[in-house]
Amino acid sequence: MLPALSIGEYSLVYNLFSFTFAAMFASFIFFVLARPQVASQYRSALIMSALVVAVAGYHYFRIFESWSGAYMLIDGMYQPSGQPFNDAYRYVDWLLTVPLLVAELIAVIALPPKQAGAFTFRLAGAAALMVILGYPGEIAADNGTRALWGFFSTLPFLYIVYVLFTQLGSAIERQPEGARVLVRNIRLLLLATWGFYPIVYMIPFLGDGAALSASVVVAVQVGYCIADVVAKCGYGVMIYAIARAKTTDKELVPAPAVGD
Ligand SMILES: *C/C=C(C)/C=C/C=C(C)/C=C/C1=C(C)CCCC1(C)C
Repeated sequence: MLPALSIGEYSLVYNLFSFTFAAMFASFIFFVLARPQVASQYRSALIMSALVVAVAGYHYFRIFESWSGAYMLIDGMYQPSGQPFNDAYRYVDWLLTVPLLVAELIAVIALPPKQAGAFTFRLAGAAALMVILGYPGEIAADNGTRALWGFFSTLPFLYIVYVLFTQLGSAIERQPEGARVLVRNIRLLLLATWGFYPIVYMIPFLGDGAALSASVVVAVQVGYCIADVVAKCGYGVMIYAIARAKTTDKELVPAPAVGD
């Protein structure tokens, strides 16, 4: 059951959903228009960026509607209307966008196709598993269940970090010097933005055990909105910057390996 919210609390979430929707929409236009500015081998990375923000934009629109429907203004307070607030939109969104975000990273590095396929498969699979395992905890009413599924979900998350920083690391070392720095940075940005999600997920642990106080509900929605803008729009722009740098600076393009 949702808690009653003050006008300020309700509006903060309402306005942030609206802002996030706008950010996704604007990013979509940017990624579509920016495509011709990068060499053909990096265009798939920009197409994936555009898909990510399109899928997320649609879901934010639905989340926004669900939020408006879940509350009614009565005597200066927003009271639950009885219609549930649908948290599943967020997780369905992640299920589609999170594998695409790792695929973007692999695409912009431009590894040999066989290696790229293997990395994408492993990372996207683990990312999907992480989201699926997190969901039962997100909707749980008690913090014990939340902790348990959060723990299961952290295992594929750690696997992703492991693959990115060990196995992918050695593939990156074979990139030209300038490109290596860019790719290391984007990998750190991915880790930093993704690391924000489990922190938001843990906010209810700060509450009094009843998972859904007003401040907890507001903080979780605000946290996920900010994380989504940085991890999808900001990250996409950084992918674009790498693709652009690799397009204009020939030094950054790996020499084709013998036998490729
Ligand atoms: C655009 C959406 C993105 C990048 C979502 C990323 C989500 C995560 C990295 C979520 C991770 C979680 C854990 C590692 C444990 C607790 C449950 C999750 C699902 C919040």
